[in-house]
Amino acid sequence: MLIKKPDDIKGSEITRKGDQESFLSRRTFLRGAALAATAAGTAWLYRRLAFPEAVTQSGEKIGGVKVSQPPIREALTSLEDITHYNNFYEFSTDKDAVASKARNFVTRPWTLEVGGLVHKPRTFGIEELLKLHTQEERIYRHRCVEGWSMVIPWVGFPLASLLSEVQPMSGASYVAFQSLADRKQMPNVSTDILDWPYVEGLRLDEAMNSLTLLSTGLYGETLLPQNGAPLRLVVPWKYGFKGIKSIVKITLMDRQPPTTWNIANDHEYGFYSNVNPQVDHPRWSQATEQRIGVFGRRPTLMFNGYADQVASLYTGMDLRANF
Ligand SMILES: Nc1nc2c(c(=O)[nH]1)N[C@H]1C(S)=C(S)[C@@H](COP(=O)(O)O)O[C@H]1N2
Ligand SMILES: [Mo]
Repeated sequence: MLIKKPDDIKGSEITRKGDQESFLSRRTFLRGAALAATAAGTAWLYRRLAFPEAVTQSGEKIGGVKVSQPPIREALTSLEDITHYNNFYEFSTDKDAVASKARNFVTRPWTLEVGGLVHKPRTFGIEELLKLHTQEERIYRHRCVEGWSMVIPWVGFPLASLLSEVQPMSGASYVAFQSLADRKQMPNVSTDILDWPYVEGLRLDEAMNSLTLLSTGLYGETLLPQNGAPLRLVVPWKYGFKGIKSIVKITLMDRQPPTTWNIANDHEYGFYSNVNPQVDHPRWSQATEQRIGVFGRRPTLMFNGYADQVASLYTGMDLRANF
């Protein structure tokens, strides 16, 4: 995010992979076995032509996914774009290079430690976590602070369902998240481009909101490393950097936790980072966005289009001061 302003994103980067075939209504996507096979075949062929290294990359099918949300009536971003246009600074600051740099990232076995101000602190194995929580598909808009956006069919479960298991104490009012920082596997963890490990935070009520997901997959398959395997946060009304990847630790706290981009530049990145077209980034407007794979810019929506569900969390707050 330090590196490229929206103005610097070349047109070719944006339109290159924009195949509209990825637009499938959710129902078609889930029910039409024949069509799904065709789409998978097309995706495979496309990957082979455009990203020879990516052919061997695919997640495992996630079974028993519950579909619980009305679909967004906007085209889904293609699997190719979602998996080859990434921010994951531990691997690379080049969005096109993350997939190949992260391809051998080891995500099994994996443990998630949940502690701090909770009555039942616990360390979960990833398989155990998957078994304990029903996986849901949620099609969400994803808005990067840099000015681009996607529509992603996530698979995951509400963070609230994990938090209720560990039973937050009455004094807990924030949730802190921490990514893995492994020098052996993540080349940039040996550099000082950011403070490591990558950390993020939410207020407890934001964390408990039913939109907030711990994601384990997308497009019906487990996450690939570049998207934050095996477990990453998705907070669809906030800028993308709040969606911390490859989480190893969650801590309930009584005060606001530090966050990586706020540490890097507190003038540009605040704790809340709610999508807000009326509050510009100091170096660029946030009024519009480039939907990856779609020509032209579109207006950015307040709270990324989720105002109905989340605006009440911020009643009485000055969103300019609390950016
Ligand atoms: N650990 C970690 N998490 C991270 C980042 C990162 O560099 N490291 N980048 C963030 C940013 S800026 C964005 S926009 C999203 C990108 O997620 P995606 O690649 O799955 O689209 O991940 C976020 N989570
Ligand atoms: Mo981002």
